[in-house]
Amino acid sequence: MDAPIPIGHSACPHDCPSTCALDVELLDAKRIGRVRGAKDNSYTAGVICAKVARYGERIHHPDRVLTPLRRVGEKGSGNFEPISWDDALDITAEAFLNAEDSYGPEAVWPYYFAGTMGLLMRDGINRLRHAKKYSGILNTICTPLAQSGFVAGAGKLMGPDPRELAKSDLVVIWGTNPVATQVNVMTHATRARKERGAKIAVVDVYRNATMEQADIALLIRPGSDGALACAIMHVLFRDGHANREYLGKFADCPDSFESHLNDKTPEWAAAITGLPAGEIEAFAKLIGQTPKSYFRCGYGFTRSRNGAVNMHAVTCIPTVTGAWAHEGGGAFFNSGGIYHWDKTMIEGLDVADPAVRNLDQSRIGPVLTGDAFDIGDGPPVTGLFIQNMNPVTVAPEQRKVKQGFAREDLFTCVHEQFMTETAKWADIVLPATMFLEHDDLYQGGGHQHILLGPKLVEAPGECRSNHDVICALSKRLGAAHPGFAMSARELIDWTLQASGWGDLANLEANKWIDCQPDFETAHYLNGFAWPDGKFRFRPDWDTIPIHIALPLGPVGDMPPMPDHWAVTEEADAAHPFRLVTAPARNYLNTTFTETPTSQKREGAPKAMIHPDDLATLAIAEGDKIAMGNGRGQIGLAATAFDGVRRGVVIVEAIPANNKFERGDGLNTLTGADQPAPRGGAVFHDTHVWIRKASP
Ligand SMILES: Nc1nc2c(c(=O)[nH]1)N[C@H]1C(S)=C(S)[C@@H](COP(=O)(O)OP(=O)(O)OC[C@H]3O[C@@H](n4cnc5c(=O)[nH]c(N)nc54)[C@H](O)[C@@H]3O)O[C@H]1N2
Ligand SMILES: Nc1nc2c(c(=O)[nH]1)N[C@H]1C(S)=C(S)[C@@H](COP(=O)(O)OP(=O)(O)OC[C@H]3O[C@@H](n4cnc5c(=O)[nH]c(N)nc54)[C@H](O)[C@@H]3O)O[C@H]1N2
Ligand code: SF4
Ligand SMILES: [Mo]
Repeated sequence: MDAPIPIGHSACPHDCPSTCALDVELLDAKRIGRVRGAKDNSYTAGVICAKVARYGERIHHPDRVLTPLRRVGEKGSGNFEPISWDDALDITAEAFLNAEDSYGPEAVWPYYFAGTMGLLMRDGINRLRHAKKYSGILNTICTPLAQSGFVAGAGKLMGPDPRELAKSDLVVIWGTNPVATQVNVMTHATRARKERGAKIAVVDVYRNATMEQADIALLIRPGSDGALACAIMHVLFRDGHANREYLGKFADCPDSFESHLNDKTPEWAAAITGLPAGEIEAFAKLIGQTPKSYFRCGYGFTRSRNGAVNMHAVTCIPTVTGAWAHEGGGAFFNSGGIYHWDKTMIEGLDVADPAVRNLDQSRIGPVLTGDAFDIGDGPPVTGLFIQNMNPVTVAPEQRKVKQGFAREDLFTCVHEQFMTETAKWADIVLPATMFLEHDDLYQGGGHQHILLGPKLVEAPGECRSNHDVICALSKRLGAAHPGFAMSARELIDWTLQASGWGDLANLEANKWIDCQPDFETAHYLNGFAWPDGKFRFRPDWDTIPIHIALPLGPVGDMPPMPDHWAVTEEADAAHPFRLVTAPARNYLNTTFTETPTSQKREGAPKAMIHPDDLATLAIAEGDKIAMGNGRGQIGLAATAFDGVRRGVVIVEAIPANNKFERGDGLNTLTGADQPAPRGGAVFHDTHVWIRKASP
């Protein structure tokens, strides 16, 4: 009999709320086999997505960057030659020192996001930034709209145990597509259906894979969730389903909120959402009759200019019914608020200088093209150091992003696993390890575990980890901090201990730590996380405690209580369609756009358009179309899809730019304006025109 294949334990590093606990087959010192979800982790429960199960395709991909590279052709040409690590680091350090000499340290911008969610490999770049007083980055591209909307009411980024979905009688999946984007939500939700006959409701703007599985499908127009939530609460108050005892104890202003909702009738919401009033009535009734209603809120419905208001409105619903008080009830978005990390050593917070400017990550196009809104009297960015992000594909206003990267006076170093479209614009490309090749520490967003991801296999070629590269650069740049002298394992150990989560040896022995707060705390039964303990129907948008340092947006215009806030980029005569760029199942942002199975399953990008709209436009199935607005235009194929309201079009994200005509990618069309109250990116809030492409 063959010996069993050894199994290594890890955590999925990708930017997905599921942060699955993984069991990895280790074929030898360098090669992995199948990846499976850990059965003994109570949230992962043995289930992971297909793209990570076949991780061998990605980690052993023939196109991985294996050596440092120097550009030899024109910027953006993609022509490079291999060079040594020493030369690559020397060239990079010299360019950043030159930038500093010419304009001061703020001319260098360390730019990163969550290509890896490892606390050390993702956030360690901030140690270099703080030690050198380089420009800071506001991480706006994903979460601030959702976070500020959730925290506006409850006061904290925390909610009922996500595993309690299985104890719910009505699971409301609102503006997330977990079948594609966080599969474990479905594990627990379908358990509730199987074991207790729970209903699963889905609120979305297209019939996605999750809505296909729903008992109740609420198909609405983009950006109209606030209206739907208000009408539901109107019915709850009207029909005696408001829990007045709970409201008296736990809410700030239930009476004025009730009057505020007087005219927010189902008919009013029907006109805004596109849902028939009868469907709204029936859904509201079901919520009113189901104390254990669990609102599992996603990011998707917050990626609009009114997204924070809409998230807040949805979290008000379980407050009106008192569902928060029940096991299997309440609202959940993310458990980021429970971890009390001390990241001093990882991020060099002890040497941070608050006077140094911060630049908005989502506005990298305007920043690099010198927009006065971002740069003001400050220096231009002439040095860019990028880890874990692919802004040339993922950031809005792509034309400006490319114009910026093309600047001859900009030096760009990209540390990457693949020759991404951003790496192609670099002057120096450095080869990066993957998660199984380095040590790191992870936290669940959609659950409540801290997990260890230790190094399990040797890296190919000359790949180095983010931490190693930052430490090597710090020497050449004269950046001082004790963290630069520590190994990855030492930093993990230090961080766990300083944060009160034991030490590395303990985590290594146990694989993860379940950090779920006790029932009373998680359900806010000791009060919501404000001084008076009351949920806020009337938020103070000026003072929401989220971890984004962005100066306030135009909060003055925000509605005082939940409402339909009509600030989205609405369709008009010149742009009759609303474009939503929801995540594709086989890609994870741009990760896996390089693996053969994902490429095959996704195929060429398609615009999913209602058949009646196609008929009006005289466009046939498979025709090439042009789609555009004031920011630019893209070319792709059209396909008929009746799972949207008329006037709404879906293109699943994020295909490589070169899958579109002329290489103008999807984010050519999306806007980079800063939404209230703290910025964010509005990827699902775009108006466009559509026409048949001329042959
Ligand atoms: N149109 C549209 N645009 C969107 C979105 C959308 O829905 N629609 N979604 C937005 C959202 S929510 C997000 S979060 C962003 C995500 O945008 P990105 O953060 O750019 O996307 P990812 O593909 O997750 O990761 C980027 C890169 O990180 C690299 N990477 C992974 N691990 C490591 C590592 O350890 N070291 C180094 N050096 N590199 C590593 C990967 O190879 C990958 O190329 O995109 C946004 N853009
Ligand atoms: N397969 C896969 N998994 C992923 C990702 C991926 O790209 N692909 N991305 C990862 C990242 S970075 C993140 S942040 C998470 C995001 O995870 P989600 O929260 O699931 O993703 P979103 O982009 O936020 O979009 C989710 C859903 O919101 C819907 N939506 C858009 N606008 C509206 C609206 O106005 N109202 C309502 N009700 N629904 C709306 C979209 O149609 C989509 O079905 O997923 C992660 N997981
Ligand atoms: S579901 Fe998300 S966290 Fe789990 S393996 Fe897939 S990408 Fe990773
Ligand atoms: Mo994200």
